[in-house]
Amino acid sequence: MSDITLVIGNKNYSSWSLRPWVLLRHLQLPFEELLIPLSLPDTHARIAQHGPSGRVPVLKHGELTLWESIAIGEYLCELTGNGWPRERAARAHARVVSAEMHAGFGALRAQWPMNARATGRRTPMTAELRADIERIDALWSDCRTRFGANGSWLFGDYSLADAMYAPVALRFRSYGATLSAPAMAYLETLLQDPPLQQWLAAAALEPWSIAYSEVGVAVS
Ligand SMILES: N[C@@H](CCC(=O)N[C@@H](CS)C(=O)NCC(=O)O)C(=O)O
Repeated sequence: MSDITLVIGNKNYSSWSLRPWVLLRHLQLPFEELLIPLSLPDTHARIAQHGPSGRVPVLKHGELTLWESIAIGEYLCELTGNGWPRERAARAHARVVSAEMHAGFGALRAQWPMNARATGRRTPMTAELRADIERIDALWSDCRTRFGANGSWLFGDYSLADAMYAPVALRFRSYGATLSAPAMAYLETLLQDPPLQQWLAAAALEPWSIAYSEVGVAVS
């Protein structure tokens, strides 16, 4: 039994939960998973038993209780000595783009909610959504060009930055983002990632549906 527990929400909908989950898998840290379905009458009370913010993910390690996905990611990198680029400038840039994801892209998050099971959906394109998609395309392409030569991830080897953008890949897949060739290649890397595929397989089996996250019309 592991002394690390990750409290998460639905795998189909909880984008913030996916980030530390996929990072834990890449760092090869054994952990227990506790899934609390979101948007049910007892959700808030159940989450409150584990962390003070009323939100998931929550990471418990011994006496420590951590929340906020990016802080959990930082802790896991520190614990293992892996998960950030070794070179200082690359590491600084990886922190920048991870923080940008954690703090930003509000239009993308609101208009294209993560819905892992959904494919072939379309929503109206807004200026704000287009700007977020274009910014992420530029950011991914820039990281791949400047730092990614030694592998297929943003900074070559897998890092917390890749975990931060994993839910974006699912959104792009669900709603059909138009991307440049370098960004499209990186999107494929994210989507083919074996831990992400395992998350998707589990999401497909979940019985819950959350109406406000079911957006878009199906296209053939
Ligand atoms: N800034 C937080 C955001 C966490 C968050 O919003 N989590 C959502 C699920 S993805 C949540 O717990 N919602 C509570 C609820 O729906 O009751 C983080 O980075 O961890």
